[in-house]
Formats: sequence, C-alpha cells, structure tokens
Amino acid sequence: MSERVTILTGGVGGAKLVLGLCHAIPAENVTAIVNTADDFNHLGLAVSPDIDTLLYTLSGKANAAQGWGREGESWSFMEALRSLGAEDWFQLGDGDLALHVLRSKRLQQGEHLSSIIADFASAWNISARILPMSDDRVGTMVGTDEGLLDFQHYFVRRRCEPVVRTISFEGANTAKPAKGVIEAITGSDCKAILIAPSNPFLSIDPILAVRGIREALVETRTPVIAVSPIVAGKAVKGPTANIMMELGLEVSAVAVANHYAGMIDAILVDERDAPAPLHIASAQADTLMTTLEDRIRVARAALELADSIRR
Ligand code: FO1
Repeated sequence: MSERVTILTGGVGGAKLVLGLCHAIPAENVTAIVNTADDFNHLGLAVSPDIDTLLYTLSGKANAAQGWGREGESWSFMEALRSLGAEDWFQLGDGDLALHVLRSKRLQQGEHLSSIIADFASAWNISARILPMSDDRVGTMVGTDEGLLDFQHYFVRRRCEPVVRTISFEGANTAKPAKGVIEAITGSDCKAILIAPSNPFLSIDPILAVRGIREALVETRTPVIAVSPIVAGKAVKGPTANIMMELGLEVSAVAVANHYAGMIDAILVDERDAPAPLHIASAQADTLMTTLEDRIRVARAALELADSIRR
C-alpha cells in the first residue's frame, strides 16, 4: 500500500500544513520539498528562511505568532550589532544564529545544503524528510517600481511596499533538483502530492522553476492537490493578494487553480469561497489553520480529495 505523501511548501502557511500532515499520517512518510529561493547571504551568513521555518515548526521551536524564528528568542547579537552601527533591518536571534553559522561553515566546506538540513532535522528529532528544492543557488528577484530587488530586500527591508511588476528566479534554469526530489514526485510509493497554501508566485513558482520539477508534476500518476492560499478573496497572511492584484490577477481560488493548470488534479478551496466554476475537481473545507487540530483537518481534507482522484 503506497503510504508516502509529498508536499511542496514555502513560507509560514506552508509550514502549518506540513505540521498538520505530520500528524495526519506518520511523519516518517512525509517528504517536504522546500523553496530555497528566499535564501540569501546576510553579514556573510547563509540564511534559508523557508527551510528554517519548517525546522522550527516541526520541532516545536517556532515563534508561531511571528511566523518565523524561534519562540523565546534573545536578541543580544542584534543589540551588539546595532552598537557597532551595522545594518539591522534583518533580525537574527541569538538561537537562530546557530543555524546560520553552522550552515555557513558546512556550505563553505563544500557540503550540500540537503545533507546539512538532514543533519539539523535529525538533531531535532524531525522524522519527516525535508528536501531543499535544489542544492544549487536560486534567488528570487522582484522587479518593482523601485527597480530590481532581491527577495529579502523587497519582503523585509521594504516590507512589500514596492509595486511588483515581475518575479524571476535567478539560477533556476541551471539549478538541479536535490537528490530525492524527483523520486518524491514520481515514485510509485507516493499516494498524494500536495501544494501547500504558500504564496504561489513567491514560494511555489521557484520550486516549479527548477529543471525537471514541473515536468515531473505533469507526468506523475500520483494525484496532485493544491490547497488554496486565498480565503474569501483575501490571502491569509503575507503579500499573496497584493501580488495577484499587482500582476493583474483576480484574487481567488480560481486564479490560483489556473496558475497551477496542467499540474494539479484538484484544489481544496475554503468553504467561505463560493464553489466557483473550476476546470478541475475541487472540494471545500474550513482551510483556516489556527490550531494544530485545524492543520490536521486541512491535511486530512487534502488527502481525502487525493483519494477521490485516481489518475
Ligand atoms: N521576516 C521579517 O519580516 N523580518 C525579519 O527581520 C526577518 C528575519 C528573519 C530571520 C531568519 C529567517 O529564517 C526568517 C526571517 N524573516 C524575517 C522571515 C523571512 O523573511 C520570510 O519568512 C521568508 O523569506 C518568506 O517566507
């Protein structure tokens, strides 16, 4: 009986659903393929925000209210940094620093990101498999009315204020999928592939831009289910709705389904959204994920939708 489930994820919303999935089925049967195009080098440190949000979320260390970083964090590094007049727009907590320092050291020694992350996950007793989409460098660049900005500059330093005109993923066309990524999509032991309710343009598209991943999703016989990040015409968190408007798209689950057309078999939409005419199968559920029970409920609803679709 094929047991495994693969989930494509990035950002805060995605991490919530991965956690729900790790409670809905045995966590060791979960493979998360994670966006790494938000990664950037800050003060000489290799920062991988979407990977780290998942490490914290799955190990119970996450600052749930903030969506990133650790619960109960201390900030003496930032205070010392400010006293030295260094740039302080990107908050690096004292505990969070350990990830960046260790990751930077091991990357500089030539190790692959995927093996570093696997060690961090096992150190924190995370039994789900966390795979970066690629071990090669990919960087989201946001073309705005203020010019071309790298992602963290747009997202954190400028707080998403610049108007988005284009989104591109530097390095995606030469980046190779990390070991295990394609098999996690095409393997016969995989019973469902979920696209988490992450920002389709900033968190999922970079994964699809890595050579071979979009093609694998189109070819796989395993049902591919997207969970809509739009609830009642609004994004639950983050700039998804604004970006859809700035890109001239309708802010709706239908627009998300169209964005993933050709790759997904069905979409799970929120019960607050009218069951709009969709060109693919869909189901409705309460997709707001505040509590752990909510996250498990959404994961179960997505898996049920997958079960109802047999390619
Ligand atoms: N987001 C912020 O809005 N402000 C920050 O200072 C900040 C610091 C930070 C440090 C480490 C990390 O892993 C994530 C951090 N984030 C911060 C969040 C990050 O920019 C976003 O989570 C992702 O890039 C988008 O999903």
